[in-house]
Amino acid sequence: MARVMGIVNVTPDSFSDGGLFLDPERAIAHGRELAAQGAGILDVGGESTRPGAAAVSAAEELARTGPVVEALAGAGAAVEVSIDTSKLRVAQAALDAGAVIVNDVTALAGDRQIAGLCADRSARLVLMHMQGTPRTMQRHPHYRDVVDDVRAFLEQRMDLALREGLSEGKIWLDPGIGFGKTVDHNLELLRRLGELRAIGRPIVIGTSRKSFLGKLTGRDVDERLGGTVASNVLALRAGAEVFRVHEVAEVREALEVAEAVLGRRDWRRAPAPPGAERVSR
Ligand code: HH2
Repeated sequence: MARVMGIVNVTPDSFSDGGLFLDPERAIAHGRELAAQGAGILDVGGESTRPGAAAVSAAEELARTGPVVEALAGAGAAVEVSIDTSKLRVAQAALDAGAVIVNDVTALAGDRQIAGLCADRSARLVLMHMQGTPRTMQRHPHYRDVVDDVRAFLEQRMDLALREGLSEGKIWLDPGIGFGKTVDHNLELLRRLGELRAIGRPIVIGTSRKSFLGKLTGRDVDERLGGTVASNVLALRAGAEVFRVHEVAEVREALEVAEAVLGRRDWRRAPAPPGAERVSR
């Protein structure tokens, strides 16, 4: 069953919503809204990874994400909270506050102890592929075969996580759309996602509003919903299970329809959406 991961960026400089939710109260309200729209997971991040983004200290990242994770993961929360970080201290504080997933876009290159931390806390860990660093990654992305290379990288980082004591069942994998990739690399990865699913772990996919969609459609960053929906639906068909997006309601709806068409969901069992008419036309 597809799971939607709603993006809560507590940053001044994220590529599409930088500055909108830097105020913790706004970020918390936004997270609650995404949960109401059907996000099963909220991914809270305090450092932008857009190409060329400036690095942020652990103290600053903690100050940004701490109150937001605490509020969204607190008692009675109906969603799971994920912390988008590669810093051990930030991950630790988020798990203390009730987060259950660490989303590490450096796949343990930032700090391999994150794997041991996840093991100790029974938390899940997302290992994402990136070529280079956010500062350099879009300069000259180069692969022998992008899918084979990403697969080999993810298998190797998964081995490292296992050696650090994390059990395989706690690991999710992500090809890192837009992280050191040309448009063609992104398209090839989306087309051949099944080869990554064959590793045997759930695949997380993040295409939301990314620049390759702009290059394909000529649309600005806040006009990429159509491209976001299309790429997520096709990623679902190709084997992705977790969809990291800004626009939860629209992607959730598209995935529900796509799952029914693909015969992966019995639509009769689904709850009627708010305001749905009983008579079908
Ligand atoms: N993409 C971004 C950030 N974190 N994590 C995973 N697992 N997969 C992704 O594709 C991914 C990610 C970049 O998107 P966004 O958070 O919207 O922007 P920024 O990094 O500028 O805050």
